[in-house]
Amino acid sequence: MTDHQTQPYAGPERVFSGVQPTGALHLGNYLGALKKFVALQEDHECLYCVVDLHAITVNPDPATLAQQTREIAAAYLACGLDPEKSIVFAQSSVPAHTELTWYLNCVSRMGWMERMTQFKDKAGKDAQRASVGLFDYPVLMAADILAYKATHVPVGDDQKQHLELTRDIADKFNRDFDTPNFFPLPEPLIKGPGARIMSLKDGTKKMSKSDPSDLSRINLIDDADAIVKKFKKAKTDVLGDMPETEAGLKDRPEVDNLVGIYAALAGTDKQAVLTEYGGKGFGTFKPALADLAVAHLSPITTRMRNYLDDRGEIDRVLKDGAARADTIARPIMDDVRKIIGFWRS
Ligand code: AQP
Repeated sequence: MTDHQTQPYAGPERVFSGVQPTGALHLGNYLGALKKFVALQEDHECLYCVVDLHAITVNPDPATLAQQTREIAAAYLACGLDPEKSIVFAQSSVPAHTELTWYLNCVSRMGWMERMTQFKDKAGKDAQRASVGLFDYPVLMAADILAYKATHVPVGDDQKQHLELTRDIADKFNRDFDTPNFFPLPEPLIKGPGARIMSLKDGTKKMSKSDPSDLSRINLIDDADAIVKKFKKAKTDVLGDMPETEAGLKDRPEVDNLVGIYAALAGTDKQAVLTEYGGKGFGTFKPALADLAVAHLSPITTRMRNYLDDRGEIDRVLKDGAARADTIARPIMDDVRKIIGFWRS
């Protein structure tokens, strides 16, 4: 698939991203997404959504959904999102997401959707029993972004294919309706050492909220003891001490992951970490990594707990954010309906 848009998009730069309320946030979510969200709010118009419509594609739980939505909002604020600068809201409170999904469903092609690897991973062996919502998840994600004509999307590496699909959908809408440049072709913002944080138990699997082993991830709400314990128990290998160069990380996925986590937390690169720790044993490196993680995460954890004690404030932020997001999406959706040609009296 190729992008046919030849003229540069002339609209304003706008950032959109989201996180699913499907459980406690982990270090991968933080380094791959939230840390970037915070940096971008300084010089961009940003919308950060708690994507609760995505969360119901797998095992919806009415008893916990609202509270988990508040928890993600609390994590956003605790990581440093300023609700005066960024628009923080819940996806289900702005109708444009669901409406635009239907229109984009009619633009998207089955062949494109069937190539999505995350559906295959999440549906597992019995794809016939997966929800249609899970299959359609990438179109909802395209609608999330395009409902605001967002131009930049900070995400982890696992979302790269979905972002490519969003660009294809935007481009096809523009061509099908002969409205060049109506939708921007959004740019993924993925690069950086935190783009793909792997499980602490298996360096070939990404760190994930839904991994049944809690030892596989560092949660943002873990206390210092839990963080130290998890890094101590993190899998390494029997190939010797820490290598001195990046080439020495080849075929050592678990060590590569730990070095990447250190680099992302310290704001440096893997080679700098290896220059400091190369030739040293894991008995030296793991405690240093745990100390760094605790220093970084414990203020976030404390702020998060404080926010969670103030449910009224979180609800106020989400309500205000929904109204501001809706104000941006409404005129875009009016244009979309006109472009498609729906009857209006
Ligand atoms: N391991 C990771 N490394 C770097 N970035 C990651 N992200 C997720 N895992 C990693 C990024 O975090 C953002 C929010 O993700 P999400 O919770 O909406 O969905 P996900 O990608 O499906 O995350 P999980 O933890 O794997 O959740 P479950 O287990 O519920 O499916 C996204 O930008 C994502 O790239």
